[in-house]
Amino acid sequence: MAAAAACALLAGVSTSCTGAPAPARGPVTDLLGGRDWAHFAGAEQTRSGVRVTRLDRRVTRQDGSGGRPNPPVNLRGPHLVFRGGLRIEARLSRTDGTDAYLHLYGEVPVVYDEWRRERRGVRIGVAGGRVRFDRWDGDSDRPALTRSFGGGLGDEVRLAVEVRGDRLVLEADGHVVGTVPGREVFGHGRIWFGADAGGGGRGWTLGALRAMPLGGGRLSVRDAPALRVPRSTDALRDLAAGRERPLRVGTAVAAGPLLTDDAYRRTAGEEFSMLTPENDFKAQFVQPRRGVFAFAEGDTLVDFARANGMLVHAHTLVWFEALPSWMRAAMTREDREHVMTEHIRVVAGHFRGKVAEWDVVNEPMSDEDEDYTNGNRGVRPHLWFEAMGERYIDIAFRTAREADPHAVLYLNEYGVEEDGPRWDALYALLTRLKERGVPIDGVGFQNHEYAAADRTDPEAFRRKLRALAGLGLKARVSEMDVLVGEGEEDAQAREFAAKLAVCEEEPNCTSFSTWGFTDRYGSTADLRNYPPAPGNALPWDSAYEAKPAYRALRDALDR
Ligand code: 9MR
Repeated sequence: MAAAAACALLAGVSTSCTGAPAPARGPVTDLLGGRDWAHFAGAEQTRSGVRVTRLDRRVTRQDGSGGRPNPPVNLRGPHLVFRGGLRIEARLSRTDGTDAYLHLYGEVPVVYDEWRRERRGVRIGVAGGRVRFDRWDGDSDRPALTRSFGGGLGDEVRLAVEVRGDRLVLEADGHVVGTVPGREVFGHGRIWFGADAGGGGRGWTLGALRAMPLGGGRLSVRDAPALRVPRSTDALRDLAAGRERPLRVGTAVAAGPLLTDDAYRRTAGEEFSMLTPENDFKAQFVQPRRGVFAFAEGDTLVDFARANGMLVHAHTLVWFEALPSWMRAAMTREDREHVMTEHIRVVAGHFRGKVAEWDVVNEPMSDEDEDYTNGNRGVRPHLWFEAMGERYIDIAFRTAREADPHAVLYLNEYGVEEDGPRWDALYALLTRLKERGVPIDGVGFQNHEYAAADRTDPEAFRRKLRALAGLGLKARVSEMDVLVGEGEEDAQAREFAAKLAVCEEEPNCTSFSTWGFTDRYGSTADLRNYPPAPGNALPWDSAYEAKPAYRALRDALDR
């Protein structure tokens, strides 16, 4: 605090705030020219630099509450590897009062679940006329340190950050405005970049971004890894492709770990022939503000699939979760219908020809008993239903078919693998849809098993697939994971293998997908502590060791 105050007083003097003379600067590296800033949500490469659009991206919890900021990280762009001192300079141009922020990540955040796990990094920017600084230390999603410096900054500001030992020295327009403790925030000697816009405006432009070593330090720049991974001929996908009736084996994939975790990328590309975007196609990611679309992470998944000969099963167009808050806000029925169809048109239009299948409607069946007796016929009375009634499903499928005529269109649901009113209501709904000529092609059975009671009889599941065949519908296992108690890995393996066997045997079952593949990031992580403890629901453990479930899947495909 005292150091920061002293430095603030020194504003205008371009010497050091640490008391030591300014260290010698090494060669300058340009981080914009010739580097990839085009696969970065909200960013556009223009002649005057990288235009950063205000996205206001947030990740909400599954019930729609929360809303943690989720600023984009340029994982397909350059990152720095350095030793010793370092100086980073940026030019930020604002035209309409937008707050402009540059993020320097010492460790990339894990953007995987409804939580975004913020790790070590800083954010420096211009908010109003002041320099704003935040530092995250990796032990909480909230900044450990927040400061504002200086004042009276104009529309174009030159910011600089110097990493000097355990201090960070901050400059605006050539003047030191403050020093702050850096507390090992870049202790791994790496920096990834992100940019974000806040306040009321539409965006800003990053006109320059340069780095140079200080005081004899070392610096190099790395680009993102190649998306194509080496293939084996003996992976799950090969076994599945070699069957008399070839089958696709898929998994849910997230762009964050794909670009930052080599083992994750290798395993996804080597073992699977289909991928489902776990979160990156969901509404809160792709349309965070009304009419503002951001597809960078989704495009990365498509590029990865293409590079590795995988199909994309896209997920999802119409759901009641993972919505940006503006979509949940009160609106007229007509407006709501317009929002839904416009979202489908733009998103399915963007991915037309690039994805093989869509989950058009996700989880339409209700969890409440009363909805099975009160005239809702088991359909969940969420925002889309409230506006359009059951007809929202018809409209969604028809709009999706128009937007991407060649995609195979699915309805995706959980808890319908076994007999009971939920399945009966779904079957009745599907019958009505077919009678009304709705262009639905198939049904995904999620097969989440979070507790022993979720384990369902494979033969009951087989009957469901056959019932769908009777309606002329395809089926798939869409999101299987099996959470087990300690020592129950063999039981877990049996569950996976039994469902896969049914899918192989029933001719209308087109693919078998797990919901993630490594416990390192699985969606069953325990979020009660920070950082979340991994679950154990997937075929690879958190160190990428194959579990009995993996071997059981292989055996099932190799019979
Ligand atoms: O695994 C997903 C998790 O990371 C998200 O926070 C959550 C909300 O968007 O969705 C999870 O995926 C769900 C999928 O989209 C639909 N079926 C249930 C999945 C597991 O919860």
